[in-house]
Amino acid sequence: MTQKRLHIAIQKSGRLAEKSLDLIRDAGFRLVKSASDLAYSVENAPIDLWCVRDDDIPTFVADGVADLGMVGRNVLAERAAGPNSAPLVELMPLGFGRCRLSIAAPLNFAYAGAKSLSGLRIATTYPNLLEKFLAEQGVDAKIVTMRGAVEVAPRLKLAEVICDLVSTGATLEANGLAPLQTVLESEAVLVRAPRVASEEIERAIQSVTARFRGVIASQGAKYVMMNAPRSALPEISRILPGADAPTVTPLAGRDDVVAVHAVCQESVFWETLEALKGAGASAILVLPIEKMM
Ligand code: PRT
Ligand code: ZN
Repeated sequence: MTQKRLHIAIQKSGRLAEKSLDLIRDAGFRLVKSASDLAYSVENAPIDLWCVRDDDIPTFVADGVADLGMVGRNVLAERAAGPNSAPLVELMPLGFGRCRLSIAAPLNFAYAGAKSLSGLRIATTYPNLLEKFLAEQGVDAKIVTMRGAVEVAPRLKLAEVICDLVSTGATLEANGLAPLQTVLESEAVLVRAPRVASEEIERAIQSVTARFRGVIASQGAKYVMMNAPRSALPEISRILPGADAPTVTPLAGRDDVVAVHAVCQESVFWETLEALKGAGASAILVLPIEKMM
C-alpha cells in the first residue's frame, strides 16, 4: 500500500509565499519544484505543497484538497464572517505576514470612536469583517466593496473612510490617511479542517506542527552563557529577557563564581549585556539557537 501524502496549500506568489517556503525548509523538509511551478514535493517526507492564490487556500482546506493551509488570519476571518462558510481550525500563528485590518480616514477627520462612522461610506475589500465590526459597534454605515486600491477611495470621493490592511502605514501616509481603529490583528496562520483525517494524515499533521512550533520558538531565541558571582544570581535571573530558571554550574576551583546558561525567548540587546556586566557577570556569550523542541 502506498503511503498517503500530506498536502499543504501555500500562497503561490505574494507577501506570504517566500516566508511559507522558508518555514517549511527550516523545518527540515527538502523541496523539489514541479515542472508546472504550481507544486513542490518534499524529498524526505510524504508531503506535497500546492501553490495557489491566497484567497483559495481556505476552500482547498475546507474541501479536503489540502490537509493544511498557510494563510493570513484576515482571509480566514473574512470567510468565517460571511454566510454559509464551514469553519476552519487555526492550529498556530506562523510569526510572519503581520498586519492589522484598520479603519482609516483623511488626516483632518475628527474621530471620537466608532460612532463617528455613522452614516458614512466605508470602502473595503473586507465587507464581511467590516459589517460584523459595525454591527458589534452598533454603527449604521454604508459599505463600499472594492477589489483593491482601497486607499484611493477617499480621493475619488467613493467613500469618506476606508477599512484596509496596514503593516508599515506607508501606504496610508502616502495617501494622506491615518489609521483610526483596529478591526483585526492578523498574521499568517496554519489551518486545517475540523474533521478528523486518516490516522496516517493525523500523525503527519502532528509531526509537521511540532516541527513548525520548534522553528518558530527558536526564531529570535538566544542561548546566553556567562560567569557570575553566586550572590548576583537573583539579579541576573531578573535581567535575562524571557528566560526560565537558568542552569547554574560550578566552576572548577571557585566557590564564589558559577557558570550561568539560559535560553532567552526575547531579543538580547546590548543594554541587557551591559546590565548583566553591571550585576557582576563576565565572559558573556550570546549564541543563536538552530532548533528547539
Ligand atoms: O495573488 P494573491 O491573491 O495570492 O495575493 P494577494 O494580492 O491577495 O495578497 P498579498 O500577497 O498582497 O497579501 C497576502 C497576505 O499578506 C494578506 O492576506 C495579509 O495576511 C498579509 N499582509 C501583511 C498584507 C500586508 N501585510 C499588507 N500590508 N497584505 C496586504 N498588505 C497591503 C495593504 O492592503 C495595503 O495596500 O499593503 C498595503 C499597506 O502596506 P503598508 O506597509 O504601506 O502599511
Ligand atoms: Zn488574494
